[in-house]
Amino acid sequence: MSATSRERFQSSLRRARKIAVLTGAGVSAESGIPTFRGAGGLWRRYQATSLASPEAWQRDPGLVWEFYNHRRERALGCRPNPGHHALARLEARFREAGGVFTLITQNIDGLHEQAGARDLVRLHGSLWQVRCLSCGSVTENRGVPITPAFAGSGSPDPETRARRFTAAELPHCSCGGVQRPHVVWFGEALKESDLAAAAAGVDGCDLLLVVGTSAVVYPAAGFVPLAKRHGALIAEINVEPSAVTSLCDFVFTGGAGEILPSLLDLAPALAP
Ligand code: BV8
Ligand code: ZN
Repeated sequence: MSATSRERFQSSLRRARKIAVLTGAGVSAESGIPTFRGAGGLWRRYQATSLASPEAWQRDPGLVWEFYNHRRERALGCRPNPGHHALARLEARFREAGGVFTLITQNIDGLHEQAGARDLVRLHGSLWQVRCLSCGSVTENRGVPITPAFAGSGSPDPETRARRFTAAELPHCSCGGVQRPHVVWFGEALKESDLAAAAAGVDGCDLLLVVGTSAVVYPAAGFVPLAKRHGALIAEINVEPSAVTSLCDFVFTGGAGEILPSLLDLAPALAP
């Protein structure tokens, strides 16, 4: 990280009046949550992306719930890392200085919320919410296992003998309907209001930070070229190049938890 690019970035950050941040699984990697495209992208013999789909749910809802139950169990003990906290501090400081700050995340782990992020757009839903297939109600659910039938299930070991779950063993709504994870699966549309909030956050932003994403999933990744078209400066924080690195004005290579605390620490405070 050459001193000049760091100083150029920090003076852009000080001058910025509107900032947007797009995060992906990499921002939670140092909290112990596996990313999709790393080794963690595999569960048993399945690519995570193949289980995060309506087709997988149609085929075997019990297997999909085993996958999500495993991720909930794993995420339960995870805490925000210094990268999440640095972003939450920047948001608070920016807001105090009268700036506009939007954090757009592809993650469903809830760690940005735990770190105190306020103006958060969760493009892909939440690991901690379930949605009823009958009445559509969305409820918080932090139960691990998701139902007693899933106790001890979900091992990622490819040798694990698959078991079928009956419909009765799946989580149910008070209306009697079966509940699914309240996340956006591949092939499912994102909520219009979330897309609109993200677009509003990127529209006219001076600076877009792109943190810990391979930027291959759309429409989320599309916010990077959109910001570029609107004249924003783009800064990427990642351990390796991504699909949008070529669009970036600043590229800081390393872990988000390592880099963000000092990179975003704007003492003295932001220009009023
Ligand atoms: C839709 C929730 C249409 C579930 C997820 C063009 C336009 C529109 C759609 C498409 C399109 N092209 C293709 C599509 C279809 C598809 C898509 O994008 N496919 C890709 C694979 C090509 N998109 C969709 O299906 C979307 N829906 O478009 O619907 C529609 C419209 C109307 C009506 C009907 C349909 C829905 C996409 C959402 C899918 N759901 N998550 C769940 O989590 O279980 S996506 C999921 O994967 C994540 O949320 C995330 O978005 C993505 C993973 O990406 P990353 O977060 O980037 O993670 P990854 O592992 O890839 O990378 C980690 C990065 O971190 C790496 O770069 C690594 O280097 C870095 N890193 C690692 N450690 C660190 C680090 N960085 C910093 N510090 C570290 N320590
Ligand atoms: Zn219901």
